[in-house]
This record gives sequence, structure tokens and C-alpha cells, in this order.
Amino acid sequence: TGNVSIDGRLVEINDCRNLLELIRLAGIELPTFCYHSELSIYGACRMCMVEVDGRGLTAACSTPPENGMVVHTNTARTRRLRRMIIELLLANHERECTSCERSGNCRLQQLAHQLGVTRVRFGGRDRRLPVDGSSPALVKNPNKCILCGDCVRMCKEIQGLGIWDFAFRGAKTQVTTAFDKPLAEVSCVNCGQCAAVCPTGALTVKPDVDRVWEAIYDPDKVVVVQVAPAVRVAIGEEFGLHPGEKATGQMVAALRRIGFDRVFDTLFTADMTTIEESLELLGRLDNGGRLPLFTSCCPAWVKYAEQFHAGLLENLSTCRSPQQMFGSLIKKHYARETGLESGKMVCVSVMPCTAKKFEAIRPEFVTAESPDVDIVLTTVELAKMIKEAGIVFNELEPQTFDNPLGMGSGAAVIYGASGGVMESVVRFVSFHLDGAGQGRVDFYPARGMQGIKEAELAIGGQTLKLAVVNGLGNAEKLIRRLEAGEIFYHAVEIMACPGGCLGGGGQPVPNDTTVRRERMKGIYSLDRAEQLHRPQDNVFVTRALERWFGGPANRNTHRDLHTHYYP
Ligand code: HC1
Ligand code: SF4
Repeated sequence: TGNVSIDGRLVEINDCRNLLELIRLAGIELPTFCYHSELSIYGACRMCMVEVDGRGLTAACSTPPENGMVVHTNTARTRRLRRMIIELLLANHERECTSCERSGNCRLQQLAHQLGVTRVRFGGRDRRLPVDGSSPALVKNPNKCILCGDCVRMCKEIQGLGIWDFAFRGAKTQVTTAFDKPLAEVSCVNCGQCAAVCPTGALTVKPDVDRVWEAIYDPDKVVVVQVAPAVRVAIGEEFGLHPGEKATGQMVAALRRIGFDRVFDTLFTADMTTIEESLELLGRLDNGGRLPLFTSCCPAWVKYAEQFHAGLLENLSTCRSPQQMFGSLIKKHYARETGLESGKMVCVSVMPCTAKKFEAIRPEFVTAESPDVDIVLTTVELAKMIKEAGIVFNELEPQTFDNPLGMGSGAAVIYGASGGVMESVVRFVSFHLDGAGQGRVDFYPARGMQGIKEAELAIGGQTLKLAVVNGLGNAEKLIRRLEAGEIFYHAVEIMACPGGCLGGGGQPVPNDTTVRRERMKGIYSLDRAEQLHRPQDNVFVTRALERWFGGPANRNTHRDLHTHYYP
């Protein structure tokens, strides 16, 4: 407690952990590259240097506020220092800014502009390091790295993986993989959280926009698109809307303007997933199958389990993710029913996720060299297409998805938030076990941003123990306790990204805790606004299951909607 004087104004310390937080709370946007409230403090970039009376220049991020401190954020010295840092970073940075993926939202570019750096007095880089484009999800360009270490800490501290680390010394220091191996050859799970915190174009999402334009311009192709739940509460951020503000209608209109032939909704197959997965859980409860049942719609979690917990693979739900169920439906059943040749169909999906690019090319989802989902775009990539086409997003008349594959319940919308899959399953099974009319809808214990949530559900004369996890570091903690026999659950939802898919690596930046919270609110308000709240009430889905598979959870759905895993 106490007060700190910041540029002559007294500010109460409250629970601020460091001077930087306090200064920002006081309304001063002190610039930083390496500070993220959810990561440890690294203090490497030195951009947040302030002058403290009696102490001189001090890094605000690593200084706890003390009562009576007198802080100056904008002195001749701090200004000179910040500009010098930017100039030095720029001198060592590949400056192809106009053609960079991050042009327009690069932090280095923004700060150079904001601090009025208009020339660089020092010589350029003397060597160009190779760009690593081996991964299906991410591209690493070390020539644009400013060594802030954000990716290193994100991968280690939140995801518990440690794919990135500093290597070499002095001027040769780089952030890279173990033994500098191509990203595709290490244990990276493609979650893209490193790219989400990278302030520059050093780690970016693998671009697939051109492939989509090509398909759209090809008169022989029918281009079908599906959109994931979490996209609709985030894409507006690229057009000046608030995080969490619903933009579904404009997004659908924009997709039609771009030229997609059918605009469908991943919510349709999210409902289908809930039905199949709930019946799988009920089956395991009945016949003593493997428990806990783990969800399997997050491809980063699936890859993580395959790499590090092969013993748990039998616990994973065999359901394909909604994205992949969709691809299978389109290429096999929708194509047949509408008389379209599946070879002529191009199935595109728009996801908040970079790992979905990897999921789509997994061999089990490729039939005769043609992937069920041909191209995966991220939310940001779709926004780029909209901008490229000159579409004025905010002025679009809202439109609705095409049917029949454009219909989803509120239980499908909430898939986009951590806890949503579990809540949807609860909505299905509680209705199923407790009988018509008694089913519960809102299941608050599953909601919220916490890394591990636990809940109990008393239904049908038994109590189900449930857990919801986001962040793979948290998943690892829970699995260790499970394996040690310290805890038991019937079902566990695991999503790799903080907050769930709404915090995916393909979402607009900033993609921090504040923004994620707002998107989460947006998701639940969309659920409230839906007419249907339970997957089993979505008659488009139950009818499709009847028509195409002879009902849910049978040999036919297992052939087209389920999968298996590889240790
Ligand atoms: Fe997700 Fe899913 S919720 S995995 O987070 O199960 O990406 O949004 O589309 O497939 O529905 C992502 C989101 C998404 C799938 C669904
Ligand atoms: Fe992708 Fe969602 Fe998993 Fe993140 S949590 S990796 S966005 S599926």
C-alpha cells in the first residue's frame, strides 16, 4: 500500500506488482517488447526504463512500487534511451517492412513510429539467416527477431513445452529449436501461442490466403467454407470493433462477397461432436470403458498426448474435431446428396487456430490424396482477404449462414471458450439421464479463464467428476496427479490455448488476458441469444445423423466421424 508519484501525480499502489503496471494504470502507455502480465518478468528489452529519484534509470517492469517513490517516465534521458534501443533493434533487423506479414501491426514498427525514429544511424545486418517454413502452421524468420524472449517464455511457462530457446552467444544470439532443427521435426504442437506474443514478423502464421483466392477464381471449383465458433467474436477487432463484439452477420456477408459458394457453420458439427462424444462417455460409464474420457477436438492437445502420453491415448475421445467432421460430411455426404463431384469441391475452414492447419493434413483425414478440409485460414487471414477485396466490413448488411449445414445451437457456440465442450456434454447427458424437461442448461463451474476448473454433476443417481483445463502446462500438472492416483475424473476437457480457442494462435493481436476475457463474455452472450441451447435440439443435426448414418454412435458414424491416434 501507499503512493507513488508518477510524473508529479500521486498514484495509489493497490495490488500492482511492479512499477510498469502502476504507470500503465495511471494512463501512461510505457512501451515494452518483453512484458506480458501472464509471463515471468524478463527485463530484456529495457524499453520501460524510467527515472526514479535517488535510484536513477530503472526498468519499471522489474521494480516493485514502494511508498514515496518519485518516478519520471518521460525525461530527456529516458527518451534518448528508448530511441537508441529502437535504432539498435532496427539496425539489426531485416527491414522489408512493406512486404512483411506483420506490416501494420508490428510492435517494432509501431514504436519506431510512435517514438519518432525516422532514421537509423548504424550499419545493417551482415548476414541473412535461413527462414524456416517447414511447419504447416508457423514460419520462423530469425532475421526479424529482436530477442525479447516472449516466445521462449510462452512456450515454456504456459505450454510447458520449451520448443524455443536462446542459442549461440553475443551478436550471434538467436532464438531457435533444440539443435536448430526445422520446426516440423521437433515436438511443437502448432498452437501458435509463440506467434501470438511475437511483437514482430519473426514468428508468423503460415499463410494460405493465396490458395483460397486461386480456388475461388477457378470456375470449375465449388468452394465451401465453414467458420469456427471463436472467429465471430474476434474478427471484428481487425475492423475496429471491441473484442467480444459479435460480427457473425457481417462475416457471413463478407464471405459471400469474397466469392465462397456455400457459407456454412462449424457449429453444425460441434453439435454433432457433442452428441457423438456424449454417447461415447455414456457408453464408457455403462460398460466400464477407459476413464477419464479426454476431449480430442484440440489438435495441439492431441499431438501433445501422442508425443508425451501415449499411455493415455485410449482415453481420448475417438470423435474427430468439428472441423474434421465437417470436412468428412462435405466431401462424402453433402457432395453425394447435392450431385457435386467431391473432386470439384474445395473445403475451406476459418479457425482461430494455427494447429488446425496441421490437423487438416493429418493422413487419417486425407482420402485419395485429397484432404477432407483442403485449406485452413486463421481469423486474421480471413480479415486480410476482406481487406484485400476492399470490402467495408462495418457497413455490410448482416446475413445468415446457408443451410442445412449452417445451423448450430448455443451449446456449439460455447465450444469456442474453455469449458464449452464440457458444458455442451453436460447439456446433453443431463437431459439424457434425467429425462425430458429436466435437463440443465447453464453449467457455470465449467466457465471462466482459470487454468484448471473442477466440477461435480449429480445426475441419474450418480455423481460425475469433471475437469476443464486450458494451457498445456496445466494439462501436464493434471495428468501427473491423475497418474499418481491423487485425483479421479470421469471426463476432462483439454484445450491448449489460454481461455480456449478464443485465445487461439490465429486470432487478432493483442491476444492477451484482457482481450480474451471480453471474447469469452461475447461467446456466452451469443449462447444466450440463440434459440436452441442443447445439441440434441438441433434438428438439422439429428436429421443429418439419421439420413447419412442411420442415427448417432454406430458403425457408420465411426467410419466417417471418428478417428484413432498414433503414439
Ligand atoms: Fe475450436 Fe472446435 S472449438 S477446436 O477451439 O471443437 O479452432 O473456435 O472450431 O474443430 O467447433 C478451434 C474454435 C473449433 C473444432 C469447434
Ligand atoms: Fe487450436 Fe483451440 Fe487448441 Fe488453441 S485451444 S490449439 S485454438 S484447437
